Amino acid sequence: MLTSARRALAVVGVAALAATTPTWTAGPASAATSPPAAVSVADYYAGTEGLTGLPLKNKLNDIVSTQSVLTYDQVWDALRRTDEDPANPNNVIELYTGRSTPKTNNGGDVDNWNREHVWAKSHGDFGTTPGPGTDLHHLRPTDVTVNADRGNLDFDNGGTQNDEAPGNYADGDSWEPRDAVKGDVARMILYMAVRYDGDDGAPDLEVNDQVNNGSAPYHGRVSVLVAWSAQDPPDAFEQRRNETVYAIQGNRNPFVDRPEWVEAIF
Ligand SMILES: [Ca+2]
Ligand SMILES: [Ca+2]
Ligand SMILES: [Ca+2]
Ligand SMILES: [Ca+2]
Repeated sequence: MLTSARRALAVVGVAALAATTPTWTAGPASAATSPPAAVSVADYYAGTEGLTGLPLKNKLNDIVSTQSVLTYDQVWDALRRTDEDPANPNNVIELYTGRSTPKTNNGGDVDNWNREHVWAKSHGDFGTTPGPGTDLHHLRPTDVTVNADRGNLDFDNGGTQNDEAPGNYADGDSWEPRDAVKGDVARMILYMAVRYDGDDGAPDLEVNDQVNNGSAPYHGRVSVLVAWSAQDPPDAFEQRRNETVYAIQGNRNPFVDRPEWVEAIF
């Protein structure tokens, strides 16, 4: 167990992943609830004691940058595990609608689910090549047309309620997710800002307090995201998701494990 967990924590290239049998499948959820047990959460964050602000952010970048990188095609099966409906192992839960939909209902048609990049992939223009475009910590199943409605909008409060996804609002420059996932969205965005600092061939993603960030590698608004994280702390679904992503790609979202670090850094 110790050995396999250490192996899972090694950086694995895409070619190596493709050449070996994946340790994750779309099978029963038992593996999804059994994280690599050899490294405790406390040990995972060794070296962060007493740090705040930029030193903490930089230390967390060091820690979470050790991970396996998936291909975009592998993301489909991974999301079937990470976002499985706890009440129905045949389904996933869509992020914005909250609907439970069959795992096999993925695709590009109306009312299929597809792969939403919560950090809009145009913000930094990283696309869907392995890297930030395939990082499970911010990829979520969403209804196809709701995903299109969100587009590449920054996050902020306000707007008109979405017809298909009650509790979600949008105007010309921002999207407000439903209350139950406001904190989830915040912690996903803040993870991306910590994880990607211009290394590994990816842009340096950062948060700012603006909307209309367009293709710049920024996402806003950070003051709203910090408030959303406090308003909607991690629940069992989000914590289980973090463990499952850890089992698959070998790194954790620090803000799900230690939500107090949101205000310590941002
Ligand atoms: Ca739809
Ligand atoms: Ca707005
Ligand atoms: Ca939540
Ligand atoms: Ca960054």
